[in-house]
Amino acid sequence: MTQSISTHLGAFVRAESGRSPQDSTLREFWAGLSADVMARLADNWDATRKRYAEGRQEHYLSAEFLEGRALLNNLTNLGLVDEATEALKEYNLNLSDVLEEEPDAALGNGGLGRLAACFLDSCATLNLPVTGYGILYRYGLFKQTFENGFQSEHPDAWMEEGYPFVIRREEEQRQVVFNDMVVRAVPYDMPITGYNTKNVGTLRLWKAEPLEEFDYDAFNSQRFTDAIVERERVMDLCRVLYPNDTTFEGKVLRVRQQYFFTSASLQEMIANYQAHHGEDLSDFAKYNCIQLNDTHPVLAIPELMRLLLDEHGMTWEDAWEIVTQTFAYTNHTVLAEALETWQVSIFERLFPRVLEIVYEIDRRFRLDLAERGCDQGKIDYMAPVSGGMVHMAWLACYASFSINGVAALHTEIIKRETLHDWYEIWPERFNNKTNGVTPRRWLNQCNPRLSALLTELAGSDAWVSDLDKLADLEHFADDPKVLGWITEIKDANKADFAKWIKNRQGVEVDPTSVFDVQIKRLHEYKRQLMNAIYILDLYFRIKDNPEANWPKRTFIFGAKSAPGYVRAKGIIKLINEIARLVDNDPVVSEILTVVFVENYNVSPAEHIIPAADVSEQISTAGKEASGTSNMKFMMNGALTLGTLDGANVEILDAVGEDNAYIFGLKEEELAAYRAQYQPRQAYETVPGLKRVLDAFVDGTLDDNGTGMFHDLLMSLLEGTNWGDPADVYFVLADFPAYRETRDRMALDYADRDAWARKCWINICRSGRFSSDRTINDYAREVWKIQPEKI
Ligand code: 7GP
Repeated sequence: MTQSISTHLGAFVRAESGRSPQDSTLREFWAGLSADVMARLADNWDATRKRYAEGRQEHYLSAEFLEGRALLNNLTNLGLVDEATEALKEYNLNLSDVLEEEPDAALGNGGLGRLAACFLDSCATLNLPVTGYGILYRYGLFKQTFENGFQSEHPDAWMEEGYPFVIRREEEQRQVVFNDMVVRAVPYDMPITGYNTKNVGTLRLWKAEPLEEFDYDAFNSQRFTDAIVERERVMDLCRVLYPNDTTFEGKVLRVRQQYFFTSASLQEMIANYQAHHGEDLSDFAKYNCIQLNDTHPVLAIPELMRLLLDEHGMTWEDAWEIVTQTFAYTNHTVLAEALETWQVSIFERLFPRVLEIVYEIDRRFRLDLAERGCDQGKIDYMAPVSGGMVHMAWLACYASFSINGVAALHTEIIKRETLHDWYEIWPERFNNKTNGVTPRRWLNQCNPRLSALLTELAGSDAWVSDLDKLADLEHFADDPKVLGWITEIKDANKADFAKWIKNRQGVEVDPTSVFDVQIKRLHEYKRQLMNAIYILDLYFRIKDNPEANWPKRTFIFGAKSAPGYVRAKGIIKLINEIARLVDNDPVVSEILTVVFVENYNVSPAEHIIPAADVSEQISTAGKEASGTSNMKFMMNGALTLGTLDGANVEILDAVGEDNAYIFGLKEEELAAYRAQYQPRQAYETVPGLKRVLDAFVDGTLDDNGTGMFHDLLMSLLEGTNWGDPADVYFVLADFPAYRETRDRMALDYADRDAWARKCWINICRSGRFSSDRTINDYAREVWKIQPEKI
């Protein structure tokens, strides 16, 4: 189909709305335009799928894919943005208004899920034979509202009104067998377009459905509820994405979800292998590699064993050989509470045969380690099954040929601590793959002004799929004209943000103020609390001395808390109360504004990041595995205010100390610091700190009688009776350095040329944080796959 969009748009919209375009809604225009896009990529998509099925492939198994919106991404990749804009003009419509109609596909919690989405984008752009496999959740990550400053959660029925970017493939369904139910796994495929290529990759999302629609006899005999009970039990399987980030919910349903999508995916891989390479599965690992995105898909290990042993008659040794050449495992966090362990009894109940296999893996593991001379204590600690629990990370480490962390520092920490015992025995399995983000969505698409400048200065848009090319533009850092443009672009983006947030939440922000942003899941280790303490301290300092020359600042937050994470919810309420305090003060509100963006998600991030001046990356050193928003900010010319944690270390390495603001305790200093650390002493002696912390509980701020703010204060000053020390995350310890650095940063902003120069250097040196670089490293070093251009 080569005709222009305007030729067909009316017909596609009519098909969606059943009426004339003049009478159709914006939403129907979105659906019609999306249908047109799907029609355009259908043939290439099909050709790509067929091509990839023939050769060696990589399968990316992930419980989460945080895709966000698809239409603009696809229009951009297909080079159709201008045509779509023109076509809509004929109906007096704006493309951006139509785009805002699209729901976010929020099938992920945060970093891990968004990384998976960036990876698929890069694989498509690089023509790599990679397919993503996950779950078609009916409800994505909950919708967040603030009720009197408290987070409240609501279901996100993202595809209830129809979603044009997934295609149901009835004919490719599988069956997944549990002890207590048999379900159909029906694949829904989402096309993943790449930039400047015809290849179209696939994200395959499995949906659970009952074998029978419903019990017809029961229905006929008026037992209406009975007729649908079984059906609903099956549908429960895919109903919700678990709203936890790093921690997990120990629920049978979660294990069921994990087994469901891994089993269906493996059955498909085996069927595809046999269709192309014959019945004998000996060469399975030659044609297939599976990346496990954290431990959520680790059940694929015993499940592949089961399929090879029970369904395909292999011996244990042959099957194990294949398994251990197939799997690679990525670890995304060092937080102990995120290392999944499941009660043996859950496996017993859901899939006893898989449990039997896990026990056999465990038995052989113990023999293997004994032969290596390990003592019993170590064997018991490392064994896949111990204390009545199955340890998913241990299982992953034992069966995988590759184990990686997601930033250099993180990989060192898992080698030294989290997975140290495995590293000692199998050092060759360990490798680092520093995360990256796709420059298509996170620069080219979300920041059209900056992208146009880059393309103009570079003489082409080749940087969009080869971000290292931006390095060639660094010399413009000495061109005052270019520095002026950079400032103009940032200011225009900030004005756009101001309009967007006014429209969305009714908040007024001043685009001439410094935009200082922290957007990420709410977690104590990420230290949004330290950010809040700074703002409250600044509030008091301004009250003390209103006449001083205070730079104007806008503090922007976006964060969801896990629904059951009470302390994180307390921090949200605290920030909202500080926002209110500031806003109600006639003097301070002239200088400061605090905005908490409600329902933070991928598409709000696309509005926020291009407008940011300061990127808050302030986690306790050693706790943030990598971070990826730090990379998005850098690419868009925001300067990092950060600790030496995760990928911040590598950002600093790329830009140098003059172009980033780094503060705080280093990871290697924390243990010694802890030995003598007395948070109460910081509270008493650090100027201003007592005043701020007292304000949590003295009536300055109101937690509506919940005791939340008192709990926050106690978390900083007093240890818990379950053994946590006071101020686990060193908030008060790092506060003085944070305050000094952040104050200095705000003053530096006044010299807009010097600031723009730093921004430019950040942009030009962001090449290594493109997910294309990350994916090329995985493809070459782990997956051993080659581009397959159609
Ligand atoms: C996150 C890490 O917290 C973040 O530092 C990293 O950039 C991101 O993964 C991608 O690697 N972890 C999660 O989102 C998560 O849920 C629990 O981890 C398994």
